[in-house]
Amino acid sequence: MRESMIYATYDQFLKRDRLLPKHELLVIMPSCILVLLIFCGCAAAEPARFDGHKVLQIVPHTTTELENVLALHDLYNLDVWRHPRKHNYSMDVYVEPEKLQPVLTALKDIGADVKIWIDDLQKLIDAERQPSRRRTHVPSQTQRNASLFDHFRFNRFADIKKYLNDVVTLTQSMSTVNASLVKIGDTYLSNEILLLKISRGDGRARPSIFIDGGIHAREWIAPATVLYFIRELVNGGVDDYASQLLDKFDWYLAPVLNPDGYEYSHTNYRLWRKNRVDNGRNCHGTDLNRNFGHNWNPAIGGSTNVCSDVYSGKSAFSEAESRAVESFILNNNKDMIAYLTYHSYGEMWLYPWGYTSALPVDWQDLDSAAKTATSALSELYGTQYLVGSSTNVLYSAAGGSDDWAKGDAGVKYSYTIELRDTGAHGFVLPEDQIRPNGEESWRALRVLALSLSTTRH
Ligand code: 0X9
Ligand code: ZN
Ligand code: ZN
Repeated sequence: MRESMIYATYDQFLKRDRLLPKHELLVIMPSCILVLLIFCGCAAAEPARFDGHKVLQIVPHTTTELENVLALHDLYNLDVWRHPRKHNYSMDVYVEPEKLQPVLTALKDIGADVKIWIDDLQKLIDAERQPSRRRTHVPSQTQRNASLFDHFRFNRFADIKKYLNDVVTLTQSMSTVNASLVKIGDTYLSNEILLLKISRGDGRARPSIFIDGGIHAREWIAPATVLYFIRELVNGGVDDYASQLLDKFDWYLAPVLNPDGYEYSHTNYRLWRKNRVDNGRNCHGTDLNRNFGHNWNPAIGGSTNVCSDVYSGKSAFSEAESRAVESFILNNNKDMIAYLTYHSYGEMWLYPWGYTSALPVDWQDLDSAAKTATSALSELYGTQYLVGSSTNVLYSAAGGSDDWAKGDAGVKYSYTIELRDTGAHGFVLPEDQIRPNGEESWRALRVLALSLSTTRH
């Protein structure tokens, strides 16, 4: 009774996110179109603002309280930034201002502890970009173009594309490393899905490692991290570590798998997660990490609601981005030893499965390799990653790229890596963390790759 009253009061707001019966839609339509016209008029000029918007940290004490909080989350279609884990029910939840009062009241009734975790999201977004820094060294002629790219900012897709092309040019004059750019697909909005292959270029095929970033639009640290890896690997001519890695493996790196969503999160809505396909009903986007085809099932951690942030898509591989990964990997998986997909946030190194709490038969191999990597990672700045299967440490969600890479493409070491932080900034990680995050992640990758190159499979 009480719940339905709250729901009715906020119906106006929830219509944006939820499916409504037809008669309600008819009532809402005219005002919707008006709002849409106004919104679209300014959206092109200014991204949405989040002044005073809050992220709550909610701590239910018991499983009952947890269930009640999760029910609340469904009711209000709340955006859970960090999910509760086994034995630690604490979670971060973004609450739009319109929903704040009723959500706080309901949480009080439930009895869960609530803290205002982020008080003003816009302030964080404003602080995300650091003031421009002065360039300290003058790059050599051959490095000039590639060096003009600033790895320590959150770059726009056009600049990233230019950088990838410059890396190809740069390596043409290097004898020890070769880079080539492959378009593995085109998005709904006609952006290119690009993959850089980095290898020794001596004509010898090596086992390969596939790395992607940016499946989720708002997780900006992920593309930045993969770009950092590219920067380091291209040093393979001069740097010892990178050199070892190029001796052992061919590298496939796709830093921005979801360019449509990535750009939208820059231009319109910082917290966008999905791609940007038009679903009708004024709703856009499929969650690409619910769209892969190994035991695809919207009922497990996804949704059939086209407006949901975790909409699984019409069917497995309905999306250009997931299909691009599928076909590239199936054509190149002969000796592919690892699939690494970078996300944020939470500082976790996750392995399959996401669709079930059961573990892969060889889970101990994945577990120990991940622990080797994360313990090397922690040596640098003390960042402690949690290692485990995604269902067991996080939550179950079917349709993830990691499950597919292992289950269908047969890539043994398949991981989802949730980068920094653990919630202080969440998705809105400041640019000054790109470097330390990149350094520690590179260290983990190096140690992982070297350990895989010495184990027998
Ligand atoms: O829910 C996800 O897609 C990932 N977390 S995120 O906060 N970056 O959205 C975790 C995916 C773990 N893997 C699977 N569930 N298969
Ligand atoms: Zn399968
Ligand atoms: Zn993600």
